[in-house]
Amino acid sequence: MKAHDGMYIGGAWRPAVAGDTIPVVNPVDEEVIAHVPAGTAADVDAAVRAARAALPGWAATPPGERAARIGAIRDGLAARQGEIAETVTAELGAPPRFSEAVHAAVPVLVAGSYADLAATYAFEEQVGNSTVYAEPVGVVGAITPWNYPLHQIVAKVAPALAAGCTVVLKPAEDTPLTAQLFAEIVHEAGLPAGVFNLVTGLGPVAGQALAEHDGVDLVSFTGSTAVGKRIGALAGAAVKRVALELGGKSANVILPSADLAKAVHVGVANVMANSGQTCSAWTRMLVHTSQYDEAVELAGAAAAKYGDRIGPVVNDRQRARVRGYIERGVEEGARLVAGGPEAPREQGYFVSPTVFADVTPGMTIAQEEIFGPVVSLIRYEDEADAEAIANGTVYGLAGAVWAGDDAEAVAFARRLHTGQVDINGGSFNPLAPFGGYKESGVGRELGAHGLSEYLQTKSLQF
Ligand code: TXE
Repeated sequence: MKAHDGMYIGGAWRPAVAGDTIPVVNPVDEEVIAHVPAGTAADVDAAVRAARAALPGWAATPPGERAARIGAIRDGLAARQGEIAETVTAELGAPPRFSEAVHAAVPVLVAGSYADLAATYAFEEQVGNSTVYAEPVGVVGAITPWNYPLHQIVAKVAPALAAGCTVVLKPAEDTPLTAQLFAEIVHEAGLPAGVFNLVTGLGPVAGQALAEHDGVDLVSFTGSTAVGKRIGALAGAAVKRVALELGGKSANVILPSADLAKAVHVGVANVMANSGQTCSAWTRMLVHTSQYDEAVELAGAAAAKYGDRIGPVVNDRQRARVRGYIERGVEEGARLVAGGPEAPREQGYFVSPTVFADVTPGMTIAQEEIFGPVVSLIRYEDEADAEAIANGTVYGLAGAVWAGDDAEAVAFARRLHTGQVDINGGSFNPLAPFGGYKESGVGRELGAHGLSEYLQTKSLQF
């Protein structure tokens, strides 16, 4: 695959300061498809300097003009969707149809929403005898993961640009090619030099250098809880703004009045999508004891239908991790209904679509984020029990509630300690705030809430 051998800094591709590279591996056949430069603290420093130099000009650019540039990015994303889908498929292993329908399509919607919001947001308002201005926080360090490589980038960069911030992006080392493609699109959209910068590299090297840099005013991170906590601590010590989007262990609560077959079917599909590598995935299916056996049968059949149609997970470490969790589930007494730890193919980082029954709330597979195609069915006795189980993890990112009518589902959803809930299936809304309660994170992405993360307020009293 085509790859740039430099960093995108100050509006141009420049050689990295050191010569090390990172191999990019196709998870389907384990072939090395490209190499990208492994950025160091020196590259990060150059990128932050470029972003700082560009900040006054971009912050002073009228929102309508910023909106036009974000609109041009949106158009570039739309025009190059085919190439984006191919790149995501090559470096993440996602099936081509999923890459087209989700990985390449959703960023167009999100960028479009921020082109609109930049033009319409109330950056100035009158509150009694005060004028309140929403001003950009400054230079943003964006650190993104590999699971939705382009979406994670656009969900940070578009609102940051809309707010008038400048950005240094450090994408995941597994999926840097999508990030390079995004940098090309930004370049073609005609943003002033230095407004957006890209440094590829390893997390503990380039990521850490970005999170620690004095010239960064806000770190926006999506990834593991362990790294998120470290970044949060660094930001706290430096009194720096931080946004963290971390793991999840979402409950899919099926109330007795729901259409059981539909809820189970959609619930299994939700976890199998992207091979389970979705932070909001409904990995715990909560079913009333009277319907439990039927749900187990339906879920097993639904998973078996996937066969080997789902893609691999991203790398061998992730595959070992997911298989370790499946083995742990068996050891702790859960019952395998579909799938299991055995590799379904010799080549590639594949994991079988897996369904566990007889999962109890305290088991490791019911508490920790697996990030693979694994669904756990948990039995509940009554609504209070379902509520306690659903809320009984350290996470609080998302969830789902199914009932005979929306009002009943909404009443239950209001009792969940989580940032987003899909009612009777729900459907993606690029304007709906997304983010976590509890250890799932700090701050929100998407829509006006996502934009406000990149703003700070100043009030003038008259
Ligand atoms: O994440 P990391 P990994 C969860 C999921 C997964 C687990 C591990 O459970 O199994 O995390 O994935 C950068 N300073 N999620 O190891 O390491 C890294 O380079 C600064 C949930 O891939 O957190 C990458 O760009 N940055 C999740 C980004 O952090 C550092 C999505 C995420 O990688 C760093 C991904 C450091 N010290 C994984 N170390 C979600 N919330 O959607 C790493 N990075």
